[in-house]
Amino acid sequence: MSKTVYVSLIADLLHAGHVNILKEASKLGDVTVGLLTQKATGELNDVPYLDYEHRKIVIENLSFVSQIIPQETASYKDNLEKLKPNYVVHGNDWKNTNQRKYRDEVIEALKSWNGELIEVDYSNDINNLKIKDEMTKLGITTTARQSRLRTLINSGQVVKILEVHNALSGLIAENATSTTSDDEQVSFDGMWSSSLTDSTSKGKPDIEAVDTTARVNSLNEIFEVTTKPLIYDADTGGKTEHFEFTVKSLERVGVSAVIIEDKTGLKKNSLFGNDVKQTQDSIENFCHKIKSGKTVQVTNDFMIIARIESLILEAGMDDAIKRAFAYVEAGADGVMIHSRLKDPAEITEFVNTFRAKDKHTPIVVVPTSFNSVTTDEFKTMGVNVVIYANHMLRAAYPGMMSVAKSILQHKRSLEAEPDCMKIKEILELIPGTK
Ligand code: SPV
Ligand code: MG
Repeated sequence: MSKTVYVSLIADLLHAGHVNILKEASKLGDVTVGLLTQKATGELNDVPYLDYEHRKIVIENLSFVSQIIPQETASYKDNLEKLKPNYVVHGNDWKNTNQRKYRDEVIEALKSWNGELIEVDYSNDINNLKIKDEMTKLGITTTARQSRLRTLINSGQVVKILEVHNALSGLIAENATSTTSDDEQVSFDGMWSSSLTDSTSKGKPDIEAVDTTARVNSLNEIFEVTTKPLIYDADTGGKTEHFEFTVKSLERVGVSAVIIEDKTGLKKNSLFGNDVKQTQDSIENFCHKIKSGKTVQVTNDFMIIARIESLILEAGMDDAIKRAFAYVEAGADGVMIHSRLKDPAEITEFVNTFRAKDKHTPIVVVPTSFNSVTTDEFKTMGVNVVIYANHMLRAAYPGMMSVAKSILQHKRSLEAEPDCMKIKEILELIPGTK
């Protein structure tokens, strides 16, 4: 009887490295590919562009592969215990990444039936990260950018969104990466066009004074140099008749989601709470606005997310929950619950109560005040999207102000130099400057 071999793949961007692994695996026996489902890739924070069925079509036509089965989790354990293969074949690149724990599990599982892990030299010239980098340089179509947010949410990972207020901050959301304490490579999944920072960067108050045309111009500049999806803060959405036009404009440029808040009259920033006069809309009016927006949207992917201001305006948890269900009933594709308390208790209570009845509607949070909560904790809670809503602008301003003051104080820029990016760095920051 021929031996059995298990290879786990995402196979979004199939390249020579994958083919080499499958070729080596097929020399050992009959190859079963455990193709990671969208949920499983979400656990790895590596959400593919192609869905499961499309990835499967490509793999099942490779002569090295005998059968394909879904791998439902990032861990191989369930599939390995079912198949008890003689070999597991993997690229040797996973030893020093956050996949190390899955490698350890594989080695442990194989011991029970004397299976063997074979690690194939993984090409350094061609790998997913490099190919993704190259693809980013090519840009993205409007529809691919737009649908990406839903794909990310459906993967089950917490979607991390960073505020952007111009093309340069867009580049930071696009390119910033870091490694966490558990060796996970992380980057932002998308961008937030904040009414607060878009207004502030234009020197205007956050009272819906910057019109939609000016805001969409900013989006166009950001979209010219980025590929990630964007969520747009449309304040109250304005009058229902005007909101319908906003939805169409946003869809046309490739925005993935709009968030509207259930306030009415002259809007003030939520972080003021009841320190300023703010009025909450009636449930009936707001539901009508949501329904009208959903009726005029052209694509299936565009999302209208309803933002609940009950906790901000101290109208109580019951009101927040009642509104959330009413807005979902009216067609909202998600709810955003806002709070300006440092303690996340009311957010946790809202999420628990909502999730007890509704397991799937995406929940969005903006943890400007309750900033001690990590993305892992939000995931455990049942939150889907976390928006860091103003940090790029807030980080930039003190730096600029302190350099401006230093130049005045010292009558020259010498002392300010260490606080500035090097001239060489700025000349090299944007490709094509040379
Ligand atoms: C914004 O970023 O403009 C928001 C979030 O609406 S908040 O400022 O917290 O209200
Ligand atoms: Mg706002």
